[in-house]
Amino acid sequence: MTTEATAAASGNAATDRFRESGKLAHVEASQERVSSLAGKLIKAANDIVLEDRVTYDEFNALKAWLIKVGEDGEWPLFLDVFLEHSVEEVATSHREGSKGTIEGPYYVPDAPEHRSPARIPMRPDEKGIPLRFEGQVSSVNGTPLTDARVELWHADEDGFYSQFAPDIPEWNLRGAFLVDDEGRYQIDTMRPAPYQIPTDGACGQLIAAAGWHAWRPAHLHVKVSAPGHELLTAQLYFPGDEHNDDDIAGAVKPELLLDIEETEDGTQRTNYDFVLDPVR
Ligand code: MBD
Ligand code: FE
Repeated sequence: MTTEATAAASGNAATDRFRESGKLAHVEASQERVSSLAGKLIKAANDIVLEDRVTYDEFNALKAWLIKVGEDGEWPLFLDVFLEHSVEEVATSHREGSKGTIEGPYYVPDAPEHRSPARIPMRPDEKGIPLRFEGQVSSVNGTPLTDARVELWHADEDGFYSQFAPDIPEWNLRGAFLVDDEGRYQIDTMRPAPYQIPTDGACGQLIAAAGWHAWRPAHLHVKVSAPGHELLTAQLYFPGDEHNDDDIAGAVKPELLLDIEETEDGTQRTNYDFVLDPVR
């Protein structure tokens, strides 16, 4: 039996993942900071009500929608799509190495480790164009980082992520890859498809009501790490994708576009080098 992929199922899986992620372990905020940020947010909302003369019907529609975001487990999706890009910009503005971008709601830590060169775990009949993804990891001073790790996760040809959609093996298209003694990685995978955020949940309802589209360009997610260096979280995009210029999540940067080489056997290759900032 196959189960339908639903917004609420993937949303609730993302919500559970977030709760278990440990990201809240060191959260501390002073009373001054909470008062300032919450005060500004509330003032901004009140300013909109007054400027745009928001009605009771609109106020009630907002309440119902906010309740549904929670019921569908879509707070991680909503916040990662509409706000994380600005948070990431602030967090990484000091960096000299590779550009990063948002993590999104579908990362799972502790993926099985493989030594490069390797093939990412995939189904025997995994659909798509085979893609060899390779490159080198170095520090900003040019030294190759021979103890780096490249974590890779991405959607399948149908736009679904393992552990968030039904009937996909647990670690499908997810893995952690140890670089070789020159800091190089080589991973064989399948090119992912453009991704449409779930249309049947609260986020989809907002997007439809506003007449927006729900697409993200096809992307590879990575986390690149090495001892003594800042963790790089990024996504890489494919040239020519029609959504590179209007990503619903606002997470595309020109530095994150891959250069794709077609080989004679119909497979594709791409080289992307990562430069990590040392921890200062
Ligand atoms: C994704 O695959 C994604 O990367 C983001 C940021 C939001 C929703 C789905
Ligand atoms: Fe994604």
